[in-house]
Amino acid sequence: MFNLILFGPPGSGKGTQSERLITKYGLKHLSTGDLLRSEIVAQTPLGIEAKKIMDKGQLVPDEVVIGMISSALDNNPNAKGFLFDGFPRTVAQAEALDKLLKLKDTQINAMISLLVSEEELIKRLLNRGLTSGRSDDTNEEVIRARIVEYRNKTSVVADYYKQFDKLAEIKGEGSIDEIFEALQNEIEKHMVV
Ligand code: B4P
Repeated sequence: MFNLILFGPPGSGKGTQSERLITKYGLKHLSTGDLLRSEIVAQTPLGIEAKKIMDKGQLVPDEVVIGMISSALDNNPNAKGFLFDGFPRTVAQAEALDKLLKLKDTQINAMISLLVSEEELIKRLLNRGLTSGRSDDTNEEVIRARIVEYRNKTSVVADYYKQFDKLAEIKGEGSIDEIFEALQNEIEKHMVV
């Protein structure tokens, strides 16, 4: 199996690049943001609670997202690998993911982090907010709160993988094609041929 984490602040291009990477490498895409938004659309109790938190730009509690990822792993027993997008976002989530993968006799092969300036993140998210219908993209204050959550709780997750020599950083600014190319070059260094 090949298991990859695509990492970066909100608006760094994780969702955009994940779409291309899953097609190229045949990985199963697991985006906690997408899973939470499906719960919101279905108006489940989990979705209703999650929306309140997401609309403030805060992180949903660890146990909720860990539970969603655990079920998604169980529901895809034949996957040849997973692309984790937007997860893990805290060290507790990273530790839980390690345990879940270990139970399946597998592990994370690499984390690739997309580096993008704050000014560019805000520009991209406000721009997406014009068409996405996402309430967390339309208000600059909420976008800034998401970036602060990233700085305070999520950026340390990169150090967690760095200690195991699994972290690679690439520039997340430039055209979508250029970034996709850089991602492929990095992934292929980590893939066993
Ligand atoms: P996510 O759904 O993960 O969303 P995101 O971080 O905002 O977006 P992403 O980074 O994927 O967007 P992309 O750059 O592709 O999270 C939403 C919320 O859910 C969180 O705030 C949190 O509340 C909750 N949540 C999710 N996972 C959680 C977890 N594990 N724990 C706790 N809470 C969790 O796209 C941005 C825009 O940039 C797009 O419009 C795109 O077209 C554009 N773009 C992309 N690449 C570009 C480029 N190279 N140049 C110009 N524009 C580009």
